[in-house]
Amino acid sequence: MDKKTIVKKFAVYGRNVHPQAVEVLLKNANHGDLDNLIAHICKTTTSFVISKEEVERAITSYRPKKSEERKVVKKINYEGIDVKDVTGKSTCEGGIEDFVALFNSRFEKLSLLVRRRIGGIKISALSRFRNEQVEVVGMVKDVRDYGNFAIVDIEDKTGSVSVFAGERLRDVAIELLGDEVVGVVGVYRNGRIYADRIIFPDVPIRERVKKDFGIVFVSDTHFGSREFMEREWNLFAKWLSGEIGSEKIVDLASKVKYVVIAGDVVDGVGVYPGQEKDLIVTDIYGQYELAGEMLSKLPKDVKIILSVGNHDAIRQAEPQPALPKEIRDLFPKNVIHVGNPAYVNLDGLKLLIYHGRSLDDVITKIPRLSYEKPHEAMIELLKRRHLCPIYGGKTPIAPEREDWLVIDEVPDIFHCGHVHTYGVGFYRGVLVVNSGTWQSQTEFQKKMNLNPMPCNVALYYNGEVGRLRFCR
Ligand code: D5M
Ligand code: FE
Ligand code: ZN
Repeated sequence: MDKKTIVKKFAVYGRNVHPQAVEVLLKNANHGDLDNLIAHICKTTTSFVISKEEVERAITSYRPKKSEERKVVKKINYEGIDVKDVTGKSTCEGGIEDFVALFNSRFEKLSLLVRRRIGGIKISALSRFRNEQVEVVGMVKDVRDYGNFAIVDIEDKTGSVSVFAGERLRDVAIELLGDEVVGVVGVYRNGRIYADRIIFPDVPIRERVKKDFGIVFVSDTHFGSREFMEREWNLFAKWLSGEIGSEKIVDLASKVKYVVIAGDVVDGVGVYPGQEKDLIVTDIYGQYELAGEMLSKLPKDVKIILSVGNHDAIRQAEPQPALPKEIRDLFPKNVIHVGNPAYVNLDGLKLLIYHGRSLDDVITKIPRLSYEKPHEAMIELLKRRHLCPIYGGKTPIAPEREDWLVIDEVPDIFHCGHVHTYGVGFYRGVLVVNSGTWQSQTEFQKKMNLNPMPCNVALYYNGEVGRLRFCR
């Protein structure tokens, strides 16, 4: 194993390691057992950059495990399933130019979408107008609420302008999230636009897409957590295998061709303070082995599309690539690994998977939204054609040169998880699904007043969607 690989292995745990510490590892460790040793080091240390001394201490306290315990399964390629995600295409180095490029890309993509709905002139050209109707497209920079009206500042590459949203538009204006791109139609007077309409990029109205195969939506399995509901998961696996349920339900199970998992596959290690006591498997590889085992209980002829979330062993900043090879190898052959977000084409049905971290920010910002109806927050993302319209909230974003979080293509199905609550709906013909979780309430969530809705499954078939519940 070389130095770079070792550094990468630490990165899987979200940790950095000092070059001298890497030297010590290379000199003193049994190379066949390095993975387990690295897991041990990450478990027993807390510093941001792991030092040489910490590695030396960890080596002394380490008791080797038998490495043959780990099942390694070779992955095969699935032809016929197109996936679009950031895996292998990340450009970001984190420089200031990268952020400028990211915002330019966001503005370009979103303003093109708005311009499909209205024309629009450059903001710098507004001064030529007086008491006349104008249309502009700009990125929202600031929103000020004055009770019965609001003022919104918008900006394009040529300048910025204040938009007056009177009584009728005030409620729309105060739901603007910042850094989204909208169109404004109104009268330009005294250096301001008095708005008649605020136009979102939105999705066009369309028919629901009907396909005569089933898709099951699952999220936030949190394998490795003490609160993972294994008994209920086993019932789910039995239903999907045709072993339990009424005739009608068993018949539906036989139609299922795909299972889609929207991230937080495992509970992870060191994700929040005091997490150790909530874990039944404290080693990250062990957690993914368990994940592989749990997914092996599902029928082998069903393809499992597996995305990642903020508890998974991959970089936190979005867009997230698919899991690294050494982890992918722990899954059964019918698992197709994708990043977050990912567009996946399932026999002509366009699916957009996004873990949904930005939903926390959106639900906090817009008071009429709630965790009880997560699909309503997802609809706000579709309307804005962006998966994370609030920059600088709780969702870390990687400065890729292209903004991968713009919803470039309108999906037939939009699937999220993360908030641990279940909700489905249709928006302009798009099926919007949040599939909840398989983790019951943790102590931490209890303290945060989060009430999960575990063990629900959304089932798509022929343009319709239903809910199956595997717990009382
Ligand atoms: O997130 C599950 C849910 O819990 C999601 O709605 C976010 C919320 N959550 C998680 N951590 C926190 C903190 N620290 N404060 C407030 N809310 C939180 P998951 O990604 O499964 O942890
Ligand atoms: Fe989660
Ligand atoms: Zn999450």
